Formats: sequence, structure tokens, C-alpha cells
Amino acid sequence: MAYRIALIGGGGVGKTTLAYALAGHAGKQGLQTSVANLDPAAHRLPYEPCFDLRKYYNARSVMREYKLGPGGALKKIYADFAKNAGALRALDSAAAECDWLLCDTAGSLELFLLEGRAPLLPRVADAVLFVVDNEAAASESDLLLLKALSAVQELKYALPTLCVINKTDLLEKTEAKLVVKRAKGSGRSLSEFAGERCGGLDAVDERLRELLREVGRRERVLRVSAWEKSGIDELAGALRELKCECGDSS
Ligand SMILES: Nc1nc2c(ncn2[C@@H]2O[C@H](COP(=O)(O)OP(=O)(O)OP(=O)(O)O)[C@@H](O)[C@H]2O)c(=O)[nH]1
Ligand SMILES: [Mg+2]
Repeated sequence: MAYRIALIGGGGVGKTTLAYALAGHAGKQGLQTSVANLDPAAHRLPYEPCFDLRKYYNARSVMREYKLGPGGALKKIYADFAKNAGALRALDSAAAECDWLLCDTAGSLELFLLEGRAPLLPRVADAVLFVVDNEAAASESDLLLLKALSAVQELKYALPTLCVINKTDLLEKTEAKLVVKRAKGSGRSLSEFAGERCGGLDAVDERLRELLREVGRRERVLRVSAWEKSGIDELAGALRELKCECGDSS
């Protein structure tokens, strides 16, 4: 059985592009790597999926039939997929044929975080790659929040979880833009603003640090650009290390 890694995260953060880049990299390292598409509403995929949830569910039909919006339809499809023996068997068969199986999921965190009984993620994955983009990582406070979010997810899914910031090719621009915008909003000069921190935010940061200490996390946040294929080697290495936590030291 393959080492199964689920890429999860909000819409448009680059899960699909990263799955493609990571599969290409792992393949070059000699690992037989496949990507499963678990997004029933995916339009175009850069990879040829070894398993495709669209063969089992049509998001538009589910929306029409049950009078649901896109989010509601996704939730319904995933709840059904978690009990769909035929589809799960097909996914298991695909996993049996490779070393690494990357599961590219639909853009939504709540789908997994707020799942009730019979959760899908622990059934289809051995590890989780929590993907965010440059927008979510523009400051130290953002990073702390991401680590806390990652820790909460690890507790929820009971799966080793790695947080990765994608689109770092855009990160510097975002950081610079944000600082300028916030300085303007504060009515202070850029240099004055850059040297200061808001007291309220500091208090929140400290609480988050306490929380992380309490749950004993040593969260690591990796940075990649799926687009420029930078940081992918480090990510693959970190995933290998995570694999040992899954109980496999091969
Ligand atoms: N600049 C930049 N753009 C990226 C990067 N990775 C992905 N993108 C772009 O971001 C957009 C969304 O990428 P996807 O890979 O479809 O993101 P996703 O998370 O799979 O999106 P959903 O499946 O809709 O949730 C596309 O236009 C990608 O080309 C990156 O590293 N840098
Ligand atoms: Mg996608």
C-alpha cells in the first residue's frame, strides 16, 4: 500500500498545482507516484489522475437534485464517498499500485474539520499536507495562527500533519503591500509603523504560543512555490520524515 498524502486547504491555494509538482519531483526520485483527484468539481487537472471522484459524483447534479449550493453539495458528496465501498475500493486499488499516492482534495477546510462520524480523511490518507498560500502568511502573527490551525487539525484527524505555504514567489510582494496598506490605515509613517506592534495582537500571539506549548507542538511551516517548483525537494524530505511517524521506517 502506498504512502497516502492528502493535500487539503482553502480554495485556490494551489493544492492541485502542488500535487502535480510534488508528483513530478517524487517520480524523479524513483518513487512511483500517482495523484488521485478527490475534487468532484475540478475543471482542468494538470495530471492524469489514477482515481477520479468525478467518475462517481457530479457536483452540478448533486446541487440541482438536492437544491444545494457548491459548499453543501461538496459536503454531501464527501459524506457519501466516506461510505461508498465501491469508490473506496477503487481508491485502495490505485494506492496498491504506487509508492506515494497524493490525494488532491476540494478547496475547503471546514469539510474535514467539522466532519462528524465516519470521517473521510483518516480513511483515505496516512498524512496530511495543509496547504495555504502567501496571503495567509504575511506576518509573524499569521504564522503563529497557521501553526495553531495545523495543530488543531492534527488533533482532529489524528494524522501527522505538515503545513506548507505555497505561492512564495508572491510572498515578498504581499508582505510589502500589506505593511504599506496597514501603515496608511494607521496614519503613521512607514518606518514608524514597521517598528511597532499592536498590543492587542501581541496578546493574541502570546495565547497562541501558550496553546502550542500546551499541545506540545513543534510545528514546522514549509515554504514552496508550486509554480516555480522551489522548496519541493525540502517538502518531499519532510514528507519522508513524516512517513516514519506513520509507523513506517522504510
Ligand atoms: N504565483 C503562483 N501561482 C500559483 C502557484 N501555485 C498555484 N498557483 C496558481 O493558483 C491558482 C489556483 O491553483 P490550483 O492549483 O488550481 O489551486 P487549488 O487549491 O487546487 O484550487 P481549488 O481546487 O479550486 O481549491 C492557479 O491559477 C495556479 O496557476 C504558485 O506557487 N505561485
Ligand atoms: Mg484543485
